[in-house]
Amino acid sequence: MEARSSAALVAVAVVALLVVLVPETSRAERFIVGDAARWTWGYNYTDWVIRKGPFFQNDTLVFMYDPPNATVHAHSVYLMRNAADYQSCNLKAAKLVANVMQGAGTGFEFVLKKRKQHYFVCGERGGIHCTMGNMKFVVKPKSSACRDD
Ligand SMILES: [Cu+2]
Repeated sequence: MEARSSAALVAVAVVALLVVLVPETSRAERFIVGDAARWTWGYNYTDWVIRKGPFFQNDTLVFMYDPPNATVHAHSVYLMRNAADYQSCNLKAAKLVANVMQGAGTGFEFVLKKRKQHYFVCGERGGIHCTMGNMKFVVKPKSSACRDD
């Protein structure tokens, strides 16, 4: 009897907790970078960001690209340290976040945890995918408290 009532109490507490937590977490959104084009040479990701934005803290970006093979370019995901490196596609100080294999299957997920500028680029061919292939975009997520949907 004692055990049963405390189990019931726990169940009530869990439900109450879910009611509080779920609306909060379900507000974060998930975006396939480039939508049907995915993460590829020549797509305009800056336009994509303008169409899809604004982005909020804890939204997820999913980078989807095939692993290297005979017919497909290899791609990757790097974060540039600053705007100057981003503009010039200078990868010297860039941080690798997803290698050429990690875009396979369901893709590579990047959660926008920080409210800072994220300078995403493809790092393949010494930056040529960034300079010539347009594989670059900037996202600065807004505070999740600002989401008004
Ligand atoms: Cu690439």
